[in-house]
Amino acid sequence: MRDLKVSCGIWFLGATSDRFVKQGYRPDLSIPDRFMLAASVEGVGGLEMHYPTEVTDANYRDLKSLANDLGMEIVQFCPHLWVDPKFKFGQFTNSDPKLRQQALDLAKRTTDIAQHMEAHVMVYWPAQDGYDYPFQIDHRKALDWLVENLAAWCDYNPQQKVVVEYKAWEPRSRILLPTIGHCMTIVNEINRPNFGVNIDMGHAFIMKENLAESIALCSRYGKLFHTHWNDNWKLFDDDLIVGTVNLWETLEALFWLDEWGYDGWFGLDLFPYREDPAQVVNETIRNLKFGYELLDRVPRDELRACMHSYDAIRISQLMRQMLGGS
Ligand SMILES: [Mn+2]
Repeated sequence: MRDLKVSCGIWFLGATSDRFVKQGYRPDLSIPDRFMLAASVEGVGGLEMHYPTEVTDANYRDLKSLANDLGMEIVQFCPHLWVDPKFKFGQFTNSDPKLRQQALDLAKRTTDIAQHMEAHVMVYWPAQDGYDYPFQIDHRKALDWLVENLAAWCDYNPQQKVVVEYKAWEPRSRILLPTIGHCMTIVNEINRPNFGVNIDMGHAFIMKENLAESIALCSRYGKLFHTHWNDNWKLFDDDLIVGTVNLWETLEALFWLDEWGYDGWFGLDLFPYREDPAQVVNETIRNLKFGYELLDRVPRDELRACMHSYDAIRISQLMRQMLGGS
C-alpha cells in the first residue's frame, strides 16, 4: 500500500450545518476532541484548522502540545476571515481601507501563531472577496488591493508559505480568482518564493477543469504547495468521499502528481452532513491508496506511450485493465 502524507480538516468533524438544518446533523465536538478523532483514523498524519475560531489566542499552545502528543503535524493554518460578518463585502479587497488593514492584521497574527504551530501552509481563500451583482465592485481596484495585500502578507514572514485556494462561488455569487489560470496569473505577478497554490479538486471540478491540466499549469512554475481532496457532481462543492463520482479524473490526477514529483500533503477537505466523519475520512484515505493500486495494474510506460500515439482504443483497454477487466 502506498504511503501518503494525509492531513484532515477539523472543521467538518463537529456539527455540520446547511442552510436548512442550522444546528447541524449531529452534536458538536470540542476542538481537542476533534484532534483526537482525526488522529484515531489510520493514515492521518496531520491536521488543518483556522484561527481565531477553532484555534484561539487562549488555546493554541495547548493544542500544539496535544498535536505533538498525538503525533500529528499542523499542515494548514488559515486566517478565518470569511466567518466575520464585518468582512461581508470583502476581506483583502474591501473598499474600506480600515477593513482591508484589519484583514491583513489578522493574516499577520495568524502567521505568528502558524510559526509556533510549525504549520506547513497558510491558506488564502478569497471567499468574501467577490460580488453578487453586476456593477457591485470596482474590478480595477479590487485586483490592486488583492495583489497589494497578498504581497504584504507573504513579505511579513518569508519563512511561512501562503497558498491561494481558488473557488468560483459560495459564499459570494462570484468569488475572485475562480480558476487555476486566474491564480497563476496573480501568483506569477506577485512572484514570491513562499507564495503558491492549493488545488482543491472539488473547486476545480465545479469550473469543469480537468485536474491533470490544472496540476500541470501550477507545477510548471513549481507552485503546487498543497492539495485538497474530495468529490462532487460538478454542480456544487459537495465535498463527497474521494473517487465516488469522478473516478477517472481522480486517477489521472494521482498519476500526474507522481509524474511531477509532488511531495506535499493530501489534505482532506470533506463535508459529511449525514455520515460519520471518521468513516468518511477512512473511506477517502482508502480510496486514495486504492487509486494508486489501480494505476499500478498498468505499466506506467504504456500509459506514457499512449500520450504519444494518441491511441484511444489502447487507452480504453488499459483503463479496463485497471478495473480488473480483460
Ligand atoms: Mn478546500
